[in-house]
Amino acid sequence: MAEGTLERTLVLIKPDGVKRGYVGEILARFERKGLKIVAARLVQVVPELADRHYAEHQGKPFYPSLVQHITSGPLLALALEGRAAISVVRLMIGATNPQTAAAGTVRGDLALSMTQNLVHASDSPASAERELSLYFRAEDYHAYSRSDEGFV
Ligand code: FUP
Repeated sequence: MAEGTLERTLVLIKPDGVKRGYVGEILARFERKGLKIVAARLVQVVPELADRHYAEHQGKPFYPSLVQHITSGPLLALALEGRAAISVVRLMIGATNPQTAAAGTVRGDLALSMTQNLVHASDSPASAERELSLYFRAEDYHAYSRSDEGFV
């Protein structure tokens, strides 16, 4: 079976996740899966960063509420590394709308609101590269071995 390319992806546990006390719950899912935390930072996003992050959505009707939410408190920015990490994390967070996200996913299990849908994750290698550079510098990354690397 193909083992997949080793990838890094950006995950944000958004302000609703922090304020609801779900940081541990959400992070534990990714840790249990075998994804490695290679960078982490609690960030108060300012409107300028929100505009860069969500540039593709500027001008859409939901854009003001999206920026209002992402800037409403600290979020936890994570760089996660693993085989096929980008697509694996997208599967684990579920559909954008928590009301239709599959059970077993972060959004499907823990959220009901489209705006306050707990998490963001990069959707492609190009997005991951661009988004990781918005939150992390080269020196923010850490290299180490997990004890389960022979299994995952
Ligand atoms: P996702 O990649 O699943 O986070 O979804 P998108 O990039 O399409 O959307 C980014 C964020 O915009 C979502 F997390 C929630 C918000 N959004 C809305 O509020 N309404 C919409 O119709 C689409 C997205």
